[in-house]
Amino acid sequence: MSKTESKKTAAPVAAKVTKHERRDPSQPLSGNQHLLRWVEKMAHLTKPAAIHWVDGSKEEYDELCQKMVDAGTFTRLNHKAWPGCFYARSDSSDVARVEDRTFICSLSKDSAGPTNNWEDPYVMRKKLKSLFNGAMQGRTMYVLPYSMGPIGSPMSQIGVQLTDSPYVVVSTRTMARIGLPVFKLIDQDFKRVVPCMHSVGMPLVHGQADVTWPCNKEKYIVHFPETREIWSYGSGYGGNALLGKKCFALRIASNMARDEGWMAEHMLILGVESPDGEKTYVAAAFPSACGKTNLAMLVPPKSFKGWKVWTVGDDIAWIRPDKNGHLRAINPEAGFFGVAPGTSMKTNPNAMAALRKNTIFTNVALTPEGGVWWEGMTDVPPAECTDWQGNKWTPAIAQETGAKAAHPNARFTAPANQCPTIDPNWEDPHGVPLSAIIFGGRRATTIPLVYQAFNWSSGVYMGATMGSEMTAAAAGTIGKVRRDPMAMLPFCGYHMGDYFRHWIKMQRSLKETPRIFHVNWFRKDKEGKFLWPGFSENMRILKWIVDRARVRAHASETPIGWMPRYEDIEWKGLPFSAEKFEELQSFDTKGWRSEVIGHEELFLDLHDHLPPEMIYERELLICRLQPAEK
Ligand code: SAT
Ligand code: MN
Repeated sequence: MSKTESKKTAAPVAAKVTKHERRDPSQPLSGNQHLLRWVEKMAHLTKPAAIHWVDGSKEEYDELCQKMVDAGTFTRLNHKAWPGCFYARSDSSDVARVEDRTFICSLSKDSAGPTNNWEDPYVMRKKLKSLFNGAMQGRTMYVLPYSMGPIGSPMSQIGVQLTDSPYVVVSTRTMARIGLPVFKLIDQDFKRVVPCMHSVGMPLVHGQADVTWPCNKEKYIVHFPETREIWSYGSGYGGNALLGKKCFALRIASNMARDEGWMAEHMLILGVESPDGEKTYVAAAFPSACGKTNLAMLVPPKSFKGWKVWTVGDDIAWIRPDKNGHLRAINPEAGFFGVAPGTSMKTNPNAMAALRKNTIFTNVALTPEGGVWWEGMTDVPPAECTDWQGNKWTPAIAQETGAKAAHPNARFTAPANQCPTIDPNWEDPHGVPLSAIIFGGRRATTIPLVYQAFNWSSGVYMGATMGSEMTAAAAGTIGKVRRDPMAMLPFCGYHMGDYFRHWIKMQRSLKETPRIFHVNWFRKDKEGKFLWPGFSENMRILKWIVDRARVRAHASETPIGWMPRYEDIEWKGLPFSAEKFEELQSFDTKGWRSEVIGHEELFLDLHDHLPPEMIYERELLICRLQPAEK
């Protein structure tokens, strides 16, 4: 602390750092007075043993990784098989986002809306002040500047995270652009900065020994939308601790986007390239566990000769109208924070290639050869490994006890530019032009494989009412449909009704709207078997979507939207009968009537903020579902 205090009067001149020069990390790397004063104030509050200004260099990354290896947080993987890769095992209580501990502390409760946890900002600030008081004792406070989006892009935004977690620093180096170029933007362009406070909430007092994954049972993930601030306490896990991701790029950014006329969405972005080189970009929103990363990295079937799918992003899209009234999208992230279990050479060879080097694995299993493994990675499991909790795991033990080698939410943190299908334009500062938006969920019944909304407002209704069946992993009734509007339920940083209003309003700034579609890869037959093979074969549906967006494919009108006929889909290379396709696409009035009744819950909750278009779209849909007159 005394170090910081003595700097109070020192000239805050940014230290010059050349690439390979060793430097004193406590020297500020910015001359921005606001930033310096804030760092000082927060150090005064949290009382760290040292301050480290993050320059973002490879040398610094290597040093921090080595420090974590020495502390037992990281295990270096076998260099030959997994070059530059590390393995971390979290505390068994700190393995996922904590939605019930996530707060939107807007000035009024009404602005947060009924889908968010709200607390009075005055009360919450008082609470945070006491939590953070001395929270970093015995630890280093890292000053971590990051850009969400390519450095210098007009669509990018900047944050500075103060954190006592070196795991967060090295992970953010993969997930965002960090370090000196960001300080330069802050100093030279006076870019607005979102202040992000983060502590794992385990101060080391009186020489107390550290643990390999420090965290606190008490967790708070707090957003102040009006002042654009984030405070996170008690967790070291991804979405709770890498504050640029869900906290900034979705919850805070959705507030910025509403005020500034753009969109912050929980969407992948991909580009479809035809054999003659025509490229069409599509964004798609799916709730978790519906195959977003797999779709973003899709490998077209062999029969689609010359077709390519390019990856721009797998989780978040920032979308803005350009001066010609077309929507353009950037991926604000620089890496993939993907779910490992289920990822394999069969399901997603591009993700497997991306995570082969320079990747941080968290809560997967460790093999005796110094490699990693997770359920679904290979058909044959290793004879033995150490599971995500550090226990011996064998297939026999698994069979007996049901123990998983990897936690179901085990993650890989891999640089996006290592993905073989990364789009050559993925870092275009002006983003890529969007021609279509896809919504999707996991639905065993009722919802067809694919259909297109009649227009923008019916598309907004489609996204607003999308739902997904809960799986065994989540608390609740299996198979019960949970409404997850635009896959933003846990991520919209303000009132969901106002968010729909903003979607409706966006059309007014557009000359051409992207076409909107709904897909459901998960419809089942009467025996409970999936009707659609999915994965690569989704390319067939993607092609129809692209052709529709480019106004050159046929579709038939139905009460819910436009649907392809059997002959409108490219079937070469896949024996798939017209009867089966009819079953997949079948529209059943009774099912749809109860579907619309299922939308009611959402409408009751949000009614006083809903745009009129949502009410009318619902009424129109109900009218179209009336039985034909005899
Ligand atoms: O929120 S995380 O980024 O940790 C992962 C997710 O739930 O998508
Ligand atoms: Mn996500």
